[in-house]
Parts: sequence; structure tokens; C-alpha cells
Amino acid sequence: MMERVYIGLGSNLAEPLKQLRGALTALAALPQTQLLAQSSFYVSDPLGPADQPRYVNAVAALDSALEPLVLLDALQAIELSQGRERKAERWGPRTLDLDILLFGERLLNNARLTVPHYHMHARAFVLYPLAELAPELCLPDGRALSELLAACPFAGLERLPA
Ligand code: A4P
Ligand code: MG
Repeated sequence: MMERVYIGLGSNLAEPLKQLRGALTALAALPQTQLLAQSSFYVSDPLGPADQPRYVNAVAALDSALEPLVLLDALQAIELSQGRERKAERWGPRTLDLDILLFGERLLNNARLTVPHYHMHARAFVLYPLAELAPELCLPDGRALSELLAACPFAGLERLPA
């Protein structure tokens, strides 16, 4: 069964736009998966340690028949293939971060995967690109994306022209 999946993409090292374009190409090539749409690219200051470059973020919509942990493995393989190093520092700089924001209507909470992504509700660099793809979206808990947006200022985000 195909389920609608939203992926958050982020990068702040090694030419972030190039990293995100490479990641989108890799997402489009995943087995049992279709890349349906991608948002614009958005630039913002880093959340977390301030001594790192600004981020570029985007959101992609997929239809996938992969199981969530199989998809997570595939996303982590893409991160590694694009030079991601996992460091101890929380929220440190990275060439590529791929987060599963939503996986159909599923609520997942195991050692490797929390879905919906734990901080998506309050992050402008997730909510605004997501709204480009699915303005009418509701989260599994019933909250409307429009409601979350109303509580999350656009200030600080810069949408790059297509
Ligand atoms: N994991 C659990 N749930 C998920 C999920 N829904 N999707 C686990 C993906 N992975 C999930 O991730 C650590 C572990 O989370 C994985 O092994 C997986 O099993 P990671 O990518 O190694 O670590 P991380 O990304 O550094 O940690 P975290 O807490 O996910 O960081 P965030 O929340 O992704 O924040 N500022 C701006 N402006 N833009 C950004 O994109 N990103 C971060 C990273 C910090 N500041 C930022 C941005
Ligand atoms: Mg991550």
C-alpha cells in the first residue's frame, strides 16, 4: 500500500543547494517510491548552536510502499553518500539531514523513529515549505497545518526564487 510521506531536507555545509538537489534526485530513485513534489528552498539562521552557517531547507512529498524503518535506512544511506558525519554535538552543522516528518496517518515512537517528527510543529523552516505542498493538511492528532502556521511566524525565513 502506498502512503503519503513528507520528508524534511536540510543542509548547511558544502553548498547546501547542491546537497538538497542531490538528495531530491536520490529520493526520486528510491524503490517502491514516487517523488510527487518538492517545495521551494528556504534559508534561515541555525536553530541551536549559532556558530554555524545558515541552513537551506525544503520539504518533499513522496508516495511510498516502503516500511518506515526501511525508508529511514534508505534516507540515512543517502545522508552518508553525501558526506554526512554524525557528531556528538546536538544540532551541529551537516551536509545533509533527511527527516521523516509524516508517514501517512501513522504515529510511530520507537528507538529509531518518532513520527510525526518531534519538533516539526514549531519550526517555520518545516511548516512553510510543507504548506506549499499540502495547505489543507491535518496532522494525525487532528491539528490543522494552518493552525500551526498561525502560531509560527514566517520572520527569519527567506524563500529563494525558483
Ligand atoms: N529519528 C527519530 N525520529 C526520526 C525521524 N522522524 N526522521 C532518529 C529521521 N530520523 C529520526 O538523527 C538522530 C536519530 O534520530 C536518527 O538516527 C534516527 O534514528 P540525526 O539526523 O543523526 O541527528 P540530528 O538531525 O542532529 O538530530 P535531530 O535531533 O533530529 O536534529 P534536528 O531536529 O533534525 O535538528 N536550523 C535550521 N535553520 N534548519 C535546520 O534544518 N536542523 C537542525 C537539526 C538544527 N538546526 C537547524 C536545522
Ligand atoms: Mg535528522
